[in-house]
Amino acid sequence: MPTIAAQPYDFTFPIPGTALIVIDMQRDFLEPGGFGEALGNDVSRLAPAVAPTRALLEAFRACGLPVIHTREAHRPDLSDCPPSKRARGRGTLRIGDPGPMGRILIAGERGSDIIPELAPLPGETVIDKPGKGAFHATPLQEVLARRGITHLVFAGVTTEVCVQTTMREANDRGYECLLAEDATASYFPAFRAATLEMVRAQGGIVGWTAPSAAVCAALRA
Ligand code: C5J
Repeated sequence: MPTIAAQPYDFTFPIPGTALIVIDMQRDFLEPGGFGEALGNDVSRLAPAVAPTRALLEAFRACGLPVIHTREAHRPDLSDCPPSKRARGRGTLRIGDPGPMGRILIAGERGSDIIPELAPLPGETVIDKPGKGAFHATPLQEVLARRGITHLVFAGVTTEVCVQTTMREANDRGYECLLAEDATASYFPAFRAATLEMVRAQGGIVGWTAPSAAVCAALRA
């Protein structure tokens, strides 16, 4: 089992038994004209996470380890979107409204696609989720159980919203979780930094953090 230098202490993960979860690397969050920008954010802040996430994808694929992609995306009839979520914020565009990349945060629209650099390969699991956490109202737990997964490496956006929520859900379900520090980003750099601290505080109360290069090097070895 590889062991890597991580915080708050070394992280050991089994091969097989470890999966990569890439959270919401969608046009709606990373490109102008989507949900992220509609909420008033500078979407360019998320770009630094793309190359490290791609490196993780390549390393997991090369080892034949499972890769799971999530998308925050609602049904076209919005039946899975609580009115409170749709009403939130003061932006000009709300979930379901037509925008430059199709209807905002709706499954099947261009904006809900994963960005081309990180596009899922045929056979990789893609989970559409109506919430921030990827376990809520999705088959994620069954998918992981079927494949005997006990350890999860996380990448994606945004660090303090969907990544952290999913990592906490996974931690409560007994998974050993590591967040790849440079493969996650936030519209608010201070929130990203604070989330990394929160995850690994108190002896790893939610899990571990490490640079993506450490994970990739261990997989290559
Ligand atoms: C947000 C996400 N930030 N994927 N979603 O609304 O983090």
